[in-house]
Amino acid sequence: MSRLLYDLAGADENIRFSPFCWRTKLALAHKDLAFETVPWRFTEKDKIAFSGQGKVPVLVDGEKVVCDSQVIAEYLETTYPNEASLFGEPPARQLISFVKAWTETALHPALVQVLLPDIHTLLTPADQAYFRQTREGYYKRSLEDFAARREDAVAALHTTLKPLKATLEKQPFLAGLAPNYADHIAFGALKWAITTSSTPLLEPGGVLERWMGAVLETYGLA
Ligand SMILES: N[C@@H](CCC(=O)N[C@@H](CS)C(=O)NCC(=O)O)C(=O)O
Repeated sequence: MSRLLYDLAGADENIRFSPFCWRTKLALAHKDLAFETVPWRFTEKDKIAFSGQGKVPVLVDGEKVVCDSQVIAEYLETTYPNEASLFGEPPARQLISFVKAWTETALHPALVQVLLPDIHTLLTPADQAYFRQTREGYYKRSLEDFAARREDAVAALHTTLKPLKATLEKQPFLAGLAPNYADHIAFGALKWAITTSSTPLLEPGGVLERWMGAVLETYGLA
């Protein structure tokens, strides 16, 4: 297999929870490109040192090494132009920038408030120490403090999700009748959430759960 994706994993290597890696996995599936994932932990910086940076996703496509989910998406779009477009035609492409900005500035921060302590429990001991140190340093709050305020954080998350739900109540996918990279971005965030949350966050059989199932089904991943 000449196409490898370094993919964030928990102590159990089947737990794959990075929102950015999920974007890339769906983008590869959208382009109908076969790949294998390499489970990677936060503290295994040496394993991806060849990429010149310390975060995943990292895609190795034959001789080519590409990192950062957005750069990977652009790379796939230009390298594999004959496969289905990830971004569609303008103005759809520009609207995806809005979905990315909303996901990263509203949805991800709302999810962080809920998920940080839950993620910590899923990691290897070495990653737990790293995760606590980096996240508590960044947010200037302890993981225990996040856990204590979880109920309020879940309520705030449901408010944040309203525009996504309202849109998907009216159309099957963010991109319309079939998913594109806008769906991949929002899906990645919710996949991160449902993979790591200690409590169910989505209404069973609700619009978001149905949409996530439909995205996976589109790519034969369900
Ligand atoms: N802008 C990057 C963000 C990638 C990123 O933050 N990845 C996280 C996993 S979700 C990571 O590898 N973090 C390593 C660390 O915290 O040391 C992208 O879009 O790919």
